[in-house]
Amino acid sequence: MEQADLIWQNGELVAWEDAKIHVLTHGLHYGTGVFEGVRAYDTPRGPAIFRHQEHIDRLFRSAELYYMPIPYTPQEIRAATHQVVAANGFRECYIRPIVFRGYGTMGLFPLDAPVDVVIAAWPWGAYLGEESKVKGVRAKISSWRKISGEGLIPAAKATGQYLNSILAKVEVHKSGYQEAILLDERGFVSECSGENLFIVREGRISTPPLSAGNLDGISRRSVIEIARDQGLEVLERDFDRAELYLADEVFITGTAAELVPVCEVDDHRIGAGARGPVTTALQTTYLDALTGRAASYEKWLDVVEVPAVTA
Ligand code: PPE
Repeated sequence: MEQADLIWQNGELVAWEDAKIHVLTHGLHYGTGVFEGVRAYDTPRGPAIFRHQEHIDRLFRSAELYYMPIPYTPQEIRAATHQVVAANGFRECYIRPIVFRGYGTMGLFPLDAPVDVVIAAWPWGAYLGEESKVKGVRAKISSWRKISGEGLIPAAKATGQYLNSILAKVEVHKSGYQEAILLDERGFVSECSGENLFIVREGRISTPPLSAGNLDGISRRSVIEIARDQGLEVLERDFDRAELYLADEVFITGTAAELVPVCEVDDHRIGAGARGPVTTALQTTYLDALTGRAASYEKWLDVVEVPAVTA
């Protein structure tokens, strides 16, 4: 990975190489952590964090669901994130806030372990490769089912839960595909290993409802709003794998990946096997929104105030 200079750790900026934790950190052993994936973009108004408040709100919701009191206010987290972006001199970057049970106790009862907070940022290019945004990715349905709300909490972005995504990703990667699609326990499409999923059929867009165990993605919400603003119909409804194969277009959304077309699912070519017209139109507007080039979506940007340099 690409490195940066400074990481915010429990209230202070430390050098990248000094941002360390103890090997007996609770979260390392039991997955007791919650996190966010956020991006800042180079906009005409300066570096700006996309839908920052929504990411902070989801972080606090995830923490609450796992009984983890965050020892900072949302305002402090926002200010700290601005500090990390500014102190590293980034115009654009990926931002990873993480809240986890730290060092001090072992065993499954976590409530006596300290809650640590880290905010890191680094340059991270196209998650699924630059080429994927144009050509699309080949996806495969994993044999692993998406974790259900009966055993874990799909609405929470928790570190331990990602073992489910990792099993799916490794499985399809070993078979030569770029991304994994997970079905929920009922057999309906849920989401990808790290992205939400949409299909387009006869000009109408569908995406699985949150009851299919997918993450309430912030990119998902943004793309739904953009599509509706463009007069497109967007339905949140369950659909099975055959509907994926029969779709005219399939695309996926996530902070890291942004908006990526899917050109093949389980060796079925989707539409013409290339980025389709609806995907292209949404991708263009979404990129404009991310980079502050769409006036109607400037409301989604949190411009980073770069502090005056003191001599
Ligand atoms: N589903 C999952 C399982 C998921 O991890 C993400 C984000 C999404 C949907 C899309 O959510 P949003 O970013 O709010 O639109 N995945 C993050 C982690 C990727 C990683 O490798 O780490 C991300 O995109 O930052």
